[in-house]
Amino acid sequence: MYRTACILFAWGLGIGSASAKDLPLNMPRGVTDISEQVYDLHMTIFYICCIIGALVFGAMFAAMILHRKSRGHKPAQFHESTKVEIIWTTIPFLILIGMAIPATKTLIAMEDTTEADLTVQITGSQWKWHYKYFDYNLEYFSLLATPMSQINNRFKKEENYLLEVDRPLVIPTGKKVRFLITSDDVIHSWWVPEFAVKKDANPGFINEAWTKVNEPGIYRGQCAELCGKDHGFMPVVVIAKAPDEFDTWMAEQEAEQRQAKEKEKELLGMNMEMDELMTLGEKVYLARCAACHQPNGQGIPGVFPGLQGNHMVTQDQEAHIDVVINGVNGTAMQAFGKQIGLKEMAAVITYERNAWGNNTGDIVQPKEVYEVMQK
Ligand code: HEC
Ligand SMILES: [Cu+2]
Repeated sequence: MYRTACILFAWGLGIGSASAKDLPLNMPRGVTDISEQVYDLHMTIFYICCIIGALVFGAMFAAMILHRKSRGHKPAQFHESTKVEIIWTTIPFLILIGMAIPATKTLIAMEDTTEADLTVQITGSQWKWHYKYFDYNLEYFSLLATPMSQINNRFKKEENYLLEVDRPLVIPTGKKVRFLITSDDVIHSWWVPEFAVKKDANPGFINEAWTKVNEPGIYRGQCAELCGKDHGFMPVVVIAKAPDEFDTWMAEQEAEQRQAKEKEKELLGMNMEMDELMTLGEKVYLARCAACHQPNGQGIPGVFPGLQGNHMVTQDQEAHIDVVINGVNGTAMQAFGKQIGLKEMAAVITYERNAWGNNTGDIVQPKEVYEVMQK
């Protein structure tokens, strides 16, 4: 029924091969050789379906109209015709073979991750992506960048609404990039339509995919596997740069990451003021924790614990620091120790201990976070 509707619809619009690519309902052609192959395969199969539809329905309507009873037609009387049965077994068989050959060729090419120039590990978690370059000393998280004000309709939604991140994945053009895709919690799926790459990110498994982007540009995608409350809030953004620009970018990033590590050490001797910690802490909390524990610290009963008046948050400081650093295994509470810097960690813990009327007066310094981290 669905196929019939598609065919009639396509006929109605008078699709020819030239106009099909302009039709927004059709799948995108993409920007890689593989996506081009996938598109061609899709069109080939689609046209085969159109021809079958035209022949079958043509014969059916011809029989119904030209051979109708009111014209005095007598039905033909033949049963168990071996000839007909052979024909209607052989023809579909040949059609299926004709479809399987190009489909298998494309699938094999998509799965061939050998001889990659570059490998990136992609890890999904609720609700963000983490990228780790194997051939370089660089890894980072990539979070949704669309401001809450647009999500809440307080501001106009911009063009890339829910399709923008703070740190996109950057890859070089003209190079084969292999992706190793996995997850820290539930099943996610890393999807960039224009690369024709869509692979599930399963906890405990590593799936492989690859791409080779021909033109520099910004390519956007989304998590394509329903993964919980903020599934719609973990987009994918990939920037493809010419190889020399990629090298420059990478050198800068590596240097920055090194400096950040050295800065961490300086932090250990630092004593921060309450005001500074609270301001930074609120920012970190809203960006990283509020999705679950809610901006007012009340959580969602039965799902995410409230932190307002929470025993751990108002009493046991070391346990509090520990749970934020190491998370709680097997729950949505992640180990933020590798995601958030020492200063931000000190700030967000201080914030939780003093916001929403918790007012413990406790100030947590980066040094104290570091000490718990070393245990
Ligand atoms: C994806 C959802 C999620 C996010 C984001 C999240 N948490 Fe949690 N958090 C949880 C869950 C679920 C628990 C309860 C774990 C358990 O079962 O013990 C929890 C527990 C906690 C606890 C312990 C509360 C208690 O009574 O045991 C603290 C403290 C906490 N989170 C702080 C934070 C901080 C700080 C952040 C941000 C840096 C954060 N959480 C981000 C889901 C989340
Ligand atoms: Cu997801």
